[in-house]
Amino acid sequence: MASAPSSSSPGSTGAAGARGIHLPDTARELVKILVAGPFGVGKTTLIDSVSEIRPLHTEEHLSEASARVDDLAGVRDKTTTTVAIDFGRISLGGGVVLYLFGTPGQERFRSLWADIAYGALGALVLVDTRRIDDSFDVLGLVEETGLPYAVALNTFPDSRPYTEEQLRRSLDLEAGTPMVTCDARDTNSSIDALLALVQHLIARNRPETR
Ligand SMILES: Nc1nc2c(ncn2[C@@H]2O[C@H](COP(=O)(O)OP(=O)(O)O)[C@@H](O)[C@H]2O)c(=O)[nH]1
Ligand SMILES: [Mg+2]
Repeated sequence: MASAPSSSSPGSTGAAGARGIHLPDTARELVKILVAGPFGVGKTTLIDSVSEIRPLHTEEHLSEASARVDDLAGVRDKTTTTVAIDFGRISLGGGVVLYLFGTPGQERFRSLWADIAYGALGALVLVDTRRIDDSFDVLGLVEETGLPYAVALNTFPDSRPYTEEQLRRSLDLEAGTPMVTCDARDTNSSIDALLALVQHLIARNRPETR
């Protein structure tokens, strides 16, 4: 399904507002993207906020047993957790269409990772700055898979104001890895985060950078 994005600019989005089913006639580059991150970081929210098709979610109510396994610190209101995938689609300008796969962040779903990551060209890794350590597993998986990625920092009301440098150091990011702030509840903000990733993928695919 997926192919590398062309060097055409993704430009503005076509479709976040108008929920349709059919792929636009202008679609030329179909790109599988992972939206990855720990439990409660905002993967489902981001896919909901941008998808032009009705998003597919597989959610399971948190049982008491899994509540003991899934760390609820900072996410006490949450009553469901993603056990398989979220799926959505967004058409960007320039004929680029992203297929978004929200991937489970919990270590115990690691065995699903290879299947979900198959064919993906990149990952948007969501990070909750209140619990940065929770993102290390996911970042490790993304890096093991060799996927290019961008980091989207989701700020919550009680997030501490770290500097960009502090966050880059904590996450051990390479200089070229994009890091943006994102409110997953906001469509434009979520699209901007995805565009940062797409632009990173395009830049990596330019012949002079190979
Ligand atoms: N303040 C804030 N809240 C968010 C953001 N993203 C998600 N949330 C909230 O965080 C909770 C968990 O989000 P969810 O998408 O279910 O997390 P997931 O487990 O990664 O799919 C929900 O109540 C969201 O409304 C964000 O960027 N900012
Ligand atoms: Mg979810």
